[in-house]
Amino acid sequence: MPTLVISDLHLGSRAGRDVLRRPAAIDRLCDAIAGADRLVLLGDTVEMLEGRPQGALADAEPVLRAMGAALGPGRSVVLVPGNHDHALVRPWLRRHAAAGRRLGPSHRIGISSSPGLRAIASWLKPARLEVRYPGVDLGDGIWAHHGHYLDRHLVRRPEATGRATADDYERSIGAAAARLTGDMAAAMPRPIGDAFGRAAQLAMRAAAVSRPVIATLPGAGLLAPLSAGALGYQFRRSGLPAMAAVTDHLGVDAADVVFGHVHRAGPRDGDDADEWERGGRRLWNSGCWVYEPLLLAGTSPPHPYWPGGALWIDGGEIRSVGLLDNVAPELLD
Ligand SMILES: [Mn+2]
Repeated sequence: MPTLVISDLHLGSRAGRDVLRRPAAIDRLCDAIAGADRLVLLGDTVEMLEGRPQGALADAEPVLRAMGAALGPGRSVVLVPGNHDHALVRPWLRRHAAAGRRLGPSHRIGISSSPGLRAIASWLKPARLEVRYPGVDLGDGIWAHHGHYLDRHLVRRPEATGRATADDYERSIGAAAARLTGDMAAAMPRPIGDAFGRAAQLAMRAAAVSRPVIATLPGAGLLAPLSAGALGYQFRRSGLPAMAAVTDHLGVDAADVVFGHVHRAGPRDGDDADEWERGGRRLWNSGCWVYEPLLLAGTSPPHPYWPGGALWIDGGEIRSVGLLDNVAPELLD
């Protein structure tokens, strides 16, 4: 049963960085989906943290309808919410906690538990929707989670040494910057992450999304050239160990562990496969579907932050691919 895993679509993002609202991108994704029996949407599918959750859901509707049609009847979508679409599972989480129950590594969430989930399920028809949180067992020893639990280790370092349960991780949500760029900046070297956050904030405030304007922002010029080396270094130094730590703390027994959230796809050609193996398990990241000009302007794919990252899983084998690597950048920016 071939499974396609994608994450960090951020559908409805105000700055329009969500490439799946562009025809070239959704067409490529639908081509890939047609060859999958199961599609996993591993978090931050809808951008609900920018203060317009209903507008973001409305923006997501045509994209989700296209995905459901490409999958067709008898196939399934597994939705695993992350931090930007956490609102979808919040009513369920509140009831679960109020009943005095603890959160484990994976629960099946009722589709009728929130209006957002009900809407998403109807748009994805004729495909079947299953919702899991905080992670999902994909079979063949593969466990997947959006990756917002990483922030506890990446942002709030002093606490990273102690044991943490899923409920502890839930209490930490919101510690990291709430903006879309906060997820990416969390796994960047501090000075670059800070410059990136500041430039992104200015770009947002000015609604400046065009390349010439972005090039004039303080700190923007240094980001794209640095990204390949410096970002990779920090990801190896803290991102990968954090992925291993979350898995350990939750007591997940899996040979392969899949995350999204930090928008950094891999392992890709050129990555050291040994570094993506921690404690006897292989780590993976599904990448993102966001075009971030601060990182990507002037670069070209293959690039670990290029939108269109995905993981193909078939017979227990996992493969990292870039589904938009052959799309002209001007169709994505
Ligand atoms: Mn996220």
